[in-house]
Amino acid sequence: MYTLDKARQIFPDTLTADAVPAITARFKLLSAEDQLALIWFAYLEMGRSITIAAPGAARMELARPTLEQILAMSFDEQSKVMCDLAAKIDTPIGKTYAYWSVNVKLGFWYELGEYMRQGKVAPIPQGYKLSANANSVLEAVKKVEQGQQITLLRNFVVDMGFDPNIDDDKIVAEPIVAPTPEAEREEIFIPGVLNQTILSYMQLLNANDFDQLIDLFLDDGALQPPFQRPIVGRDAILKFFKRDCQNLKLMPQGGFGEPAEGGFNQIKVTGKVQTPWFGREVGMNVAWRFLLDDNDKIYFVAIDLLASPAELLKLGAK
Ligand code: 45D
Repeated sequence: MYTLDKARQIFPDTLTADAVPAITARFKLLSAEDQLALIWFAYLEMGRSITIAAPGAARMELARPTLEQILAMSFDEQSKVMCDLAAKIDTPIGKTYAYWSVNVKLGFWYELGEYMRQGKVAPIPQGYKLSANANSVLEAVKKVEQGQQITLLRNFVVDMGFDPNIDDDKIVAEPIVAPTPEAEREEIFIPGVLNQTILSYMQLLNANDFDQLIDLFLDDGALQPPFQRPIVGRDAILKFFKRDCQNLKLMPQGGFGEPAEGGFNQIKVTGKVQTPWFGREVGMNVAWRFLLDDNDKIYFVAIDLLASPAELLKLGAK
C-alpha cells in the first residue's frame, strides 16, 4: 500500500527547477542590506520585460495601517524597518508581517516598491555596492527563466518577518471571491487524459470553486506545492486553496496515466500555470503528479516547477 513518502516518489524522472532552492539557500546567507538591494536590482531588471499587476484594494487594505506607519517615518527609520524584516528581527512590524498571507506580503512590498520609486520611502542608496557573493547570487537569478525568477522573489518575501511559532488559524488573508458561474467555466481538454477527476481538478481550481474541488480528495489526501512539504488532510488543503490559490490559471497541455499498486492509478500532466500577479506575461512550466485511489479520489498530488520547457514533453513511456 501507499504511504505519503512512497507517493511522493511517483514519476521519479520529473526534473524540477533545482536552481530555485539552490539560489534561495545562497540568498539566505547574505546580509539583510545585501538581500534588500539584490531584490531591488532583480525587481528592476525583471520590470524591463514583465509588468506586475497592481494588487486589489481588499488585499492592500490589510497592509494599509502598516504602510501608513512606515510612510510617517524618517528615511533612516524606514530603512531599518525593511532591514529588520529581511533579518527576521523581533519587532512589532516584523510580527504583523509574519501573520499576513503570501499575497498580502507581496502586496505590501509592491506598494513599498512604488513608494521607493516615488521617493516617499527610503530608496536603496545610489551606487550601493553588492558584496561579491550577493553579486554572484544576482547573476544567478538573472540567468534562470522568468517562472523561476518570480518564484525566487516570492520565496524571498515569504521568508521575511518574525515569529518563531505562527498560529496558522490567525493568518490574515484577503476575502474569498465567488466561484465563476458554471456557464462561464472553460472546458478542459488534456490530450492523453480522460480521467474525470483530473479534468474536474483543473476546471474547479480555475473557477475558484474550492468547496467542490476539495471533494475530489480523500480525507487523508495530500497536496505538495512546489518546493514545499505536503499539506495533509482535507481541512488543511481547503484552507490553503482559499488563502493562497485564488485566480490561478491552469493550462494543462498533455498527460498520461498508468495503473499503480493496489488498484491505484498514477497520472502525470504537464502544462503552464499563470499567477494573477503577472497574468499572461509569465507561464510557469509545471507538472502535476497525481495518485488516485480505486474510486478515483486523490490520495496525493505534487505540483512541480519544471527545470525547463523540455520537461513538458516528458510524457509516456521512454
Ligand atoms: O525587499 O494545482 C522591493 C498550487 C525592494 C495549487 C521588494 C498551484 C526590497 C495547486 C523591490 C521593493 C498553488 C500549488 C522587496 C497549482 C525588497 C495547483 C519588492 C501552483 C521584497 C498549479 C518585491 C501555483 C516584490 C503556482 C514586489 C506555481 C516582489 C503559483 C513581487 C506561483 C513578487 C506563483 C511577486 C508565483 C511574485 C507568484 C508578485 C511564483 C509572485 C510570484
